[in-house]
Amino acid sequence: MITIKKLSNGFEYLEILNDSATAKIALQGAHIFEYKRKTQDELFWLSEISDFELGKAIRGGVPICWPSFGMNNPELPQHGFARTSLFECTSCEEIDANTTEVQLRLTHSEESLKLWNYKFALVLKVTISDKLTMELKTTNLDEKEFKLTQALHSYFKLSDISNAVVKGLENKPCFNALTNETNIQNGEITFNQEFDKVFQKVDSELILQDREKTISINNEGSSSVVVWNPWIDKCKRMSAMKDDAYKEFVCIESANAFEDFIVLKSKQEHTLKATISLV
Ligand code: TA6
Repeated sequence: MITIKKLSNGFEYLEILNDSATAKIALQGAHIFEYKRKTQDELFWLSEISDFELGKAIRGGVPICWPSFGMNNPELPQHGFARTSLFECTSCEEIDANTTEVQLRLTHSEESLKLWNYKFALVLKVTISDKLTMELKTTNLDEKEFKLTQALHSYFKLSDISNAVVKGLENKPCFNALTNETNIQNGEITFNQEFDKVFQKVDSELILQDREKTISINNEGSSSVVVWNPWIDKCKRMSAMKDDAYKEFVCIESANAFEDFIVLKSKQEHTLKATISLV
């Protein structure tokens, strides 16, 4: 079943229910803010004090950072403008009792052209089943080429940050955004302080191990991954986040960031795909 819901302030989202899972996707930002397999807990963390308001990005779930990751393009707002733009739902299909496919689309507008002077189509295809698949396709509809950086900025819900282990990034080159140094990741990742690194040359499955669950992340069309936790001090400074919220999540972002940027010539397209499952 697919239902369009509207909050009293006009904020709209899709609610998807099938025999395998449930999901909620806001039209603003094509932002998945809930995904839950029938017998399991929420996959994504969602801030209990997040805004659901047009013009403000939801804190949690999977914000889409596009057409710029972070400040990769300093002329654009942090993480671009897609996460606060209104997408249109162009298709909703119940493929079978266990699988629902939804597509949301954003194209250039007078407003976007003022920020970023390119014509484009950005489509997020979400497949909700016993796993979650997100395919973010960018098409260059302009005559001139453009450069793109992006991320599916997934906030994974944890029992506690002290239980989290990220596997699959060992020996990968990484840029530490806190020290501006590039080095090689030594071993699996655990967390006991602020962490903000962009890994490159990532070509295989990632595993997030929590106390009672194991999450598998497979990325295609991407060779960079961002891992982030704000820890105590930054968490206090973050918008729409309670002071101790850093304990409840880690972000593992499927990306095309920094040197893994994409250049699209006129009519070319690129798809960043992430498949997330509980194993
Ligand atoms: O992807 C990591 C990061 O760029 C961090 O540096 C951190 O600030 C985070 O994203 C959240 O950014 P936001 O703009 O959503 O507050």
